[in-house]
Amino acid sequence: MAEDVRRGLTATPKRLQPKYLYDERGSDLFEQITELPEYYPMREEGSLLNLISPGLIASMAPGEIVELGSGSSTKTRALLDAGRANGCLRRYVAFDVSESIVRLAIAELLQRYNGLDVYGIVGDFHRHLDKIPGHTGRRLVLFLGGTLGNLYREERIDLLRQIGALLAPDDRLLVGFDLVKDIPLIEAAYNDAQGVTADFNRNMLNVINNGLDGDFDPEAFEHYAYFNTQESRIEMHLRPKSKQVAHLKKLGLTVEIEPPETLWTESSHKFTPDSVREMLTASGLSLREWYAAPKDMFALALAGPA
Ligand code: AVJ
Repeated sequence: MAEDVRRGLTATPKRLQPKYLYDERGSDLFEQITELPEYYPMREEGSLLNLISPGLIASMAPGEIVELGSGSSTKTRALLDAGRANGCLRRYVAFDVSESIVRLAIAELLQRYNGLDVYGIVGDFHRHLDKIPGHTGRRLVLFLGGTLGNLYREERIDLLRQIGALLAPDDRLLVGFDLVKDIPLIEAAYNDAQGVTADFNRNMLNVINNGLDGDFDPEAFEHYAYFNTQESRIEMHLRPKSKQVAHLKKLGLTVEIEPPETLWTESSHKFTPDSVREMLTASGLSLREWYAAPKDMFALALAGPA
């Protein structure tokens, strides 16, 4: 964290990585976001998964499901239910950065799915994919929630290549993508009326203060999120209401920021069928199936080794 934050806050524009949004309070706020009327991605992805799970399971009959960024594994139940009903599914591997979440999720799944072999792995998917156990039958890897959209193009391709290395020829990867659509609809999802997303954004300054003995005043910053059409992404920023001087004692760093400069805290990329196909190809994968929600609100791409 020390190195990330030093680099980000001495760069132009000033930026902080989105992973620092998620301490306990941040994860809680994110859960609240997923229930907001304006925030459509999770709901759309959940309905889409419910719709496609029986067919997907029937067509590939996976022996195991490996989920990256599994969180509470709630949406996954549609696939697990279908896999158990079909009789093919023997193992589920949950992989997440948060140990408490993985423990809770696997305890619940073990109760719910009698006889399913449930694994939990705590790790960072940029570094710990080698902790995933070897194959038991055909593998379906899941990367849901549009999390891939938080990464920049080079990082996305790098990660997709690493995931591709986990796949045998008949294995598949299912990835969730938020799609380019009516801009006001996208922007509303990141500017909710209740201000939960604003609190979620500002909470990053608490995380930085706690980690690096800092004195940022979160309330002195405004939430600012807009769709950057050129780059096809929502950018989330914190904009100081007046000149701010903060000290990060653990870094021996003083940060000065005044309007209109911002702290850039997150990018959430939005895709098209063409941009997904192109990215998969650049990663050594090929698109096998495209499942889109009504009105192209969200999509799931099923990919396999090229
Ligand atoms: C968890 C990365 C998918 O980009 O929509 C929600 C995070 N940020 N509201 C997203 C988020 C602001 C979310 N992802």
